[in-house]
Amino acid sequence: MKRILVTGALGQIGSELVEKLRNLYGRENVLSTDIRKPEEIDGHFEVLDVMESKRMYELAKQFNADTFIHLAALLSATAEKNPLLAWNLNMGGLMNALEVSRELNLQFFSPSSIGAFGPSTPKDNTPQDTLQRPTTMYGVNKVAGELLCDYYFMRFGVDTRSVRFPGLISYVTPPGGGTTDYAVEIYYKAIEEGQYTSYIAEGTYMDMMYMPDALQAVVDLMEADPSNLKHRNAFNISAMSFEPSQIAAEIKKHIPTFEMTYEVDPVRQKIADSWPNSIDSSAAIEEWGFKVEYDLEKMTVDMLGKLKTKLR
Ligand code: AKB
Repeated sequence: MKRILVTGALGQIGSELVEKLRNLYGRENVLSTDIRKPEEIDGHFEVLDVMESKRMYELAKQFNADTFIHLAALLSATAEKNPLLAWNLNMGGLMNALEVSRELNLQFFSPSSIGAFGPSTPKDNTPQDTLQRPTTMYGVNKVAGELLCDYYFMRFGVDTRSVRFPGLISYVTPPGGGTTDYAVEIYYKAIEEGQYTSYIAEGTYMDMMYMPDALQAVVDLMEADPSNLKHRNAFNISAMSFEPSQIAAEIKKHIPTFEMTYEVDPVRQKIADSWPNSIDSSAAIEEWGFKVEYDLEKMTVDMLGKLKTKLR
């Protein structure tokens, strides 16, 4: 039976991943940690600042963890506003988590991102192995993180695994400080106000994925037979690629009065312009059977249905 420690557990991915892991592996076998306390504590929870390596080590040891899922990080737009903090937190937290995993021999997962690519990367059907010269602090952190995870695997035998997540869309916990967040906000605004002002320009394609597919990908990769993995850090995975007017058109099918206008944010637009239009997930499909259930149409039906109930 697994014993899993999760950092950043109250964030967009963590809040849903912890529930999924508890359902799969037993509620008592997942320790959720975050820098802040949740309003209601349900299951094992500890406050943990990922910069505090000693406490991280002690919590993992006391819990008898065999798996470390490290999610605590600043996203792209926030990192661009505060690059020094991003370097310290994203790299310092990752380094601490890798060290604890090495010392206690834990299986390790920490996500990379489409942000690990840059303007010189091939934009369409971006290959698994290609040029990675990102021009954002977040991207620099992600490439360095991928290399560091590979290093810990090759040098110390730590079982590090990872995916390059695209923008993740969910009705449960909103993302914070990302470039792809518009694709979540648009659903909330469509229901609450019947209109949305997009900070990303028309024609800007980015990869996206609905949260249930992202969570399943983490579980499938962590369960994969290691002998099948030629790559580790990190696998391209994507479910769909669209630009703002396409998601707006999909919403309009269900809310005919919905209108979208544009007020482009130069910082986030520049980040989006430096990322691929669409990435190639074939290595993940071949090596560990990556699959998705949701495309834009199916995701939109589910998002609007769930949000209508939530926001009522
Ligand atoms: C962001 O926009 O920063 C994230 C990501 C794609 O890594 N959602």
